[in-house]
Amino acid sequence: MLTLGIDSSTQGVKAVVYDAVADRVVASANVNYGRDLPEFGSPEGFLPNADTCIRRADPGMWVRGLDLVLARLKESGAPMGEISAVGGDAQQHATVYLDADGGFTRKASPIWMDSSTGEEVSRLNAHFGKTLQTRTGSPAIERFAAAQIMKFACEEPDAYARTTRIHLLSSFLTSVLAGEDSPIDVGDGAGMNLLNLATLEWDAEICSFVNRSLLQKLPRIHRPGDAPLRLAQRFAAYGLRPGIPVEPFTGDNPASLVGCGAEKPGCAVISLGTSDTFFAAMPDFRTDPGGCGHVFGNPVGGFMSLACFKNGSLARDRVRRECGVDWKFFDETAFDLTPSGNGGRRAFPYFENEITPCHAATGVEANFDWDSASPEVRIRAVVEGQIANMRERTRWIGDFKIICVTGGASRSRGICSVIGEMFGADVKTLDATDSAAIGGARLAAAALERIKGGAGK
Ligand code: XUL
Repeated sequence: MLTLGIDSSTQGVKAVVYDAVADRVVASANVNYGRDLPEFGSPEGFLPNADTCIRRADPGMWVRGLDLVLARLKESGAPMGEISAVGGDAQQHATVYLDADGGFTRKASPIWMDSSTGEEVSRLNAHFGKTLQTRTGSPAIERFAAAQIMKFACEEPDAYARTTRIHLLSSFLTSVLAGEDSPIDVGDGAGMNLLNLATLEWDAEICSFVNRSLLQKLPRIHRPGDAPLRLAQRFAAYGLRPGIPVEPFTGDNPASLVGCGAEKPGCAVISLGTSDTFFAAMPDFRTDPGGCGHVFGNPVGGFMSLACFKNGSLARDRVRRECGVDWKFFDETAFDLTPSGNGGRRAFPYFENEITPCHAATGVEANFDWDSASPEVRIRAVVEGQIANMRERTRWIGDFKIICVTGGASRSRGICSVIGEMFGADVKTLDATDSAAIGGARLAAAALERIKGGAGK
């Protein structure tokens, strides 16, 4: 049985054709927004802005990317006609605003890296206090939909009034694939500060505080096991069969949980991508006493915990370029040349406003003379700084004997060995770096099984 998994991430979109029985990717294609869609002026997947708080992207780029990746998959000779279901994921928290004709009312969608909503966060916290975290799994957070929608409604009231539907990127892409309005999946929906995790319904009181008319602009909610949608006719152009099930997309982190096989409690996952994230399935609902971490829905049922570190791969790449070395040096040689612990030298890269802990963009903060240190010392200092911070900030999630490391930087022997030492855990790396796309494909396969078993339509 072949299913398609589509991963719409910050910097690009990837599609994999997955054989669920053999647990194998049989074909894949990629689009990088900067390289392949230069007309959107977003070299790193968002519109450059000197204000590091503002991180937005043209939502049209995401639709164009989806079409291009399917065209490339078809061109590569992938068995498009044999695909039996579609699933996927998107970067979390990005919101898409539509009018009654499906046009974009907000031309630049805020993405997960945006932190321009400090004022709205203060208002939400002042009104709801601790209950926001106990109800939605997170305290008020800048990048989450509640604060972002509040800001839009206040700054562009006419455009907000014309908006009839507010989607997450995940449910928006599912809507494009199905040619009809998609629900929001509980995994990604929990990253909005709007979903009540006790009832898995929109929290009417929070929604109406954000805006009186918000509730009617939100899609319905997709819970684990609900019936999927169906693929629209227009995707026949890529050799896909119209009418096959489309499982509503989830967030990239919930999808990776499934793609790594960590949807059942036992191991934690570290995903090293544009953002670094640490997450695990959560049998009992618990929130972060430190206020930085989140609780999301687990797409197969129950919950997952997550801590997100914004200065991930882009920060490592910047340090690598500043050091004038290649990836082999960054990933391996630097760690062969330096002792574990780096003689106490540590550095924290704050090129973007950091999420965990909340910290303004100040550049590299080091406890030694950064500029005169050798590349290998700087590299180990940054990696050990990042992982030590991650260890501290995820203690509330628990201790794990096994940590599954995924995402592009999981190829780094050096980073994996630092993770193993600092967490005191066995580190497993996946052969494929596409755990999110595979997670989407697995969720599509599960939807198909449910249909065959008589559940869902
Ligand atoms: C999670 C988060 C990021 C994005 C990256 O809360 O903001 O990990 O999902 O795509």
